[in-house]
Amino acid sequence: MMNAKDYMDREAKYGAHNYHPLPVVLEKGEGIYVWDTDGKKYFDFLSAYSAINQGHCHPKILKAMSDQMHKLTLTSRAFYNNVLGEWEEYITKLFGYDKVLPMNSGAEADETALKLCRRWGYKVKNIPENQAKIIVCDGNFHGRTITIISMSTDPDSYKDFGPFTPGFVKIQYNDLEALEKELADPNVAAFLAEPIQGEAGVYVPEDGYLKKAYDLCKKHNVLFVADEVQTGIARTGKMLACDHEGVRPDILILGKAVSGGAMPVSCVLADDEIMLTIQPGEHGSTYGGNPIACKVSIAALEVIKEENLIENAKVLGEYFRKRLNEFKHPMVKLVRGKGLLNAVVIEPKDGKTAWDVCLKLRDNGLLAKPTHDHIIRFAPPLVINKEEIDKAIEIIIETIKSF
Ligand code: IF1
Repeated sequence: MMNAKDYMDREAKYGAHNYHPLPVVLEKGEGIYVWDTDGKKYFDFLSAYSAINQGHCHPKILKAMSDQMHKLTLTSRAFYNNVLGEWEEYITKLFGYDKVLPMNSGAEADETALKLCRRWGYKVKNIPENQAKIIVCDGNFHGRTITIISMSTDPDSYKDFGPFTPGFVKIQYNDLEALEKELADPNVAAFLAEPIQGEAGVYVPEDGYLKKAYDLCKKHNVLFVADEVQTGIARTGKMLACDHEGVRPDILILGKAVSGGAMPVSCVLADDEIMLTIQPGEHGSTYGGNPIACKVSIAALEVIKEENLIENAKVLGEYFRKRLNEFKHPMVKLVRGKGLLNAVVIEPKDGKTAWDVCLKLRDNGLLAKPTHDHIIRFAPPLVINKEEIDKAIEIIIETIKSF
């Protein structure tokens, strides 16, 4: 019979050391809860970084997956199949775009968006070949590929992975003057940003920033590209974080909860002028848009509507921030977020840091993980109810009080 340490030691021996997980070994998930190998139950307050908005092992999503997997799992795009078009029609109508390009991971969707921006830049904006520039923000996180870390300002993401992909201009997030200055360059094809910076510690820009940034981009014939991989799919109390300001991105990037944690599905949505700059044979992916992915994604998106998760995220997110803001403690420096994407900035006390708080939260039955040392992200599945979030808030408050 293996104990928790055996599981962790086995991973350390045979697995790459590219993560430093919280020491807990999970083996079951259902709704907002996960259980470890000793049968202990926890609130999941990370939701796999917002991939599990619909809750663990949602029956409707699992049924969609199992029904399809016994018929046809993968054709590749060398042939048509009867499912891809159904998903393409569903998701383009749901988000209001002409077309969708399916991929698997969020990083692949971001890479696809970058290629579309450059293509549009050359084919439509007539930027000289290989001169296209894309503006990105300090503190961004868009994935782990070489080109994506070429946009990063976090040494943990890019150090000793060079040489880097050229063509990126970095500006301060939430700084419209800096954006307007860089937009003056006629070779700029696009501005790529997260509507709320997740990894940076749930950095919510000032009200109106997204709309003003969008308007500045339109004034300079530059594409506004929103990476909603983490903020999308109801997480912030709207279907998309851009919806809080009525901004319709020229290119929309989705991942994570677009398949509800069952399997990797990501995609890019855009209108024909942009999407058709890529012609047959110029981009693709073996698993992109596979039949299981399509059926799982339709189910995952239907759950959002059927279970009213957008409204739930809005109401319970406001409640969560209100309760934590009322709670005064020297370690709680700041509470910020939107919908059920929230973070608490922890002030270390007597040498105790956010990591120590997360270890204690684990002992008290709630799983969360620090980002950037002092920030704890709290992001439960959006299916959580008032009674459950009250219990979770109690655990968070009692745990921090114990320091
Ligand atoms: C890790 C962070 C979160 C993302 C946004 C694209 C991607 C992500 C806005 C790429 C992925 C994940 C990756 C995972 C941890 C997690 C994360 F801490 F890394 F930054 F959520 F904030 N755009 N974020 O947040 O999607 O290729 O992973 O499917 O790499 O440690 P992916």
